[in-house]
Amino acid sequence: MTDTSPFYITTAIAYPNGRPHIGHAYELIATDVVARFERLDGRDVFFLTGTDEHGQKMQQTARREGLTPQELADRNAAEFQKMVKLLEGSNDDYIRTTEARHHAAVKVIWNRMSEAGDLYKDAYSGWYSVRDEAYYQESETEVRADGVRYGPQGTPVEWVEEASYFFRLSAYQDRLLQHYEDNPDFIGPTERRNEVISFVKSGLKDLSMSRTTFDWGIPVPGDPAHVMYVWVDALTNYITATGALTDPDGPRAKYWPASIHMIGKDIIRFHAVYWPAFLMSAGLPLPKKVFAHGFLLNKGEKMSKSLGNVVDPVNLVEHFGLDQIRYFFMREVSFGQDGSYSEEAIATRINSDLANGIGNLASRSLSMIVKNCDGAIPVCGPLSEADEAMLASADALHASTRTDMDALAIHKVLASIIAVVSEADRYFAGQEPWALKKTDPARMATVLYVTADVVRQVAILLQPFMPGSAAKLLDLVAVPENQRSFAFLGEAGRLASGTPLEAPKPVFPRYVPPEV
Ligand code: ME8
Repeated sequence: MTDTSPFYITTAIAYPNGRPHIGHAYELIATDVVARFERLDGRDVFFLTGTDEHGQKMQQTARREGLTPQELADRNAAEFQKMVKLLEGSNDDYIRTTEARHHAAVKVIWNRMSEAGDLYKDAYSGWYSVRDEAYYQESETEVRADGVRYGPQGTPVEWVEEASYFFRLSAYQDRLLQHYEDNPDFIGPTERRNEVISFVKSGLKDLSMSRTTFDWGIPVPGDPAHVMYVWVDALTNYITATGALTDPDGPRAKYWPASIHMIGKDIIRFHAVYWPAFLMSAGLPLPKKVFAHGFLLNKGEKMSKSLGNVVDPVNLVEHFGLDQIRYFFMREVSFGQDGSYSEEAIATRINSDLANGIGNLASRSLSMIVKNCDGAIPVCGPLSEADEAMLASADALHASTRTDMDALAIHKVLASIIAVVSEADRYFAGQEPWALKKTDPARMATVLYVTADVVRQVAILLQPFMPGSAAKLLDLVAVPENQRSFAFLGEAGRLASGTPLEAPKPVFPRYVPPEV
């Protein structure tokens, strides 16, 4: 039975203190792939992305650039929106935390935590990283040779002392640990789950929830000298967009709780410790899963402005092509682990998997059909053992990719699709349809039919990864628009003999490096 229940997936909302970089693009692509996969598999999907526009980092950057924080947010949010469009993100909404709807939702959640007795006023003194917008224990920091004190993510920390509201995080330690135990899939991958559990077991201190030394944030209800700590505001974006707090009878309220929060590994603590504690306090259901992907490294090195290797996703897409980039990152990186990329690695994938792999299989088999089968999908005769085995491998992909996608092993989904393409290459070469043309044309027709149906199924499954190219492949085998969802995988959607085909146009050109 097809599962048609609501499926809500989010990306982290990026700080628009600069232009989007490849890490942002990677997260958007991965989340978009999952959203598209679930939609094609019948789920009622809501996919959200956006920008995290408040906080000290935004205020400081704006000051340095001679802008107001709102002007900086407007300028860069437009860049993020452009990136999402360029990457063909299929998000259903884009949230900016400076929007009125978000202010309204944040006030509701704050008041609920306050009514639960979990907020109290005191004074904070301790270390703060503006780059991470995070408080750290002294034991998590170190003074390096340059005399500067750094936090655990390698960003400088500064001493902060100010009046602040606190959240009774310490009171949630046991409930959080119980939740992790009762819901083993709540945090993924396993390394991150273990990291969170040991952090929580080591003891939780109450969390400073408001700042009084700057004003770029959402004012605390009834105490406007305080602005909320940016993470309180930021995390709430996920629920704002559903309207569950402000419009509980509205059309999107059904999407809360989220199915998956997709984030990077550096922000797991906020999502798997603070956020569930806030929700427990506010009496709201918890997201079903928080999954942390790894970091992208440029030729094995961390990207940083000082190393000058911060790659602009726009350039990468313009150089290699959008679907090629989407494919590369999803195929090359074990999802959940760090991944390295280089122009050479991208070129190799494009040529081996796309041009020589799926592209070549489609063009060889379909051009033979157009030439030798009256330009139409041929009649499929009785199936040999080899034909049956080939179709069985293609038909098995729906279930196996479903299982891998449930585990967010996105790279495995692609690996098994490509394995079927390789199998089809061997099948095609072994059956020698070009030799059958003279000796047994009916048998040739069957081999071509089977191969074309493998192309069809592979193309249906590639849609989440390469929407444009997969659509072109499906056009080549003349699959009607309304037969491209996963419901038509396997026998249900077999190609109809007699459907006219046009001579195949190349979908995946070889990558040839520009002359230098
Ligand atoms: O953390 N590789 O925003 P952000 C892969 N506003 N992913 C990367 C990356 C890299 N090199 N660099 C960053 C924030 N990311 C907060 C989130 S959510 C309520 C608030 C990922 O702009 C990073 O892990 O610093 C995060 O998931 C996302 O990009 C946005 O990072």
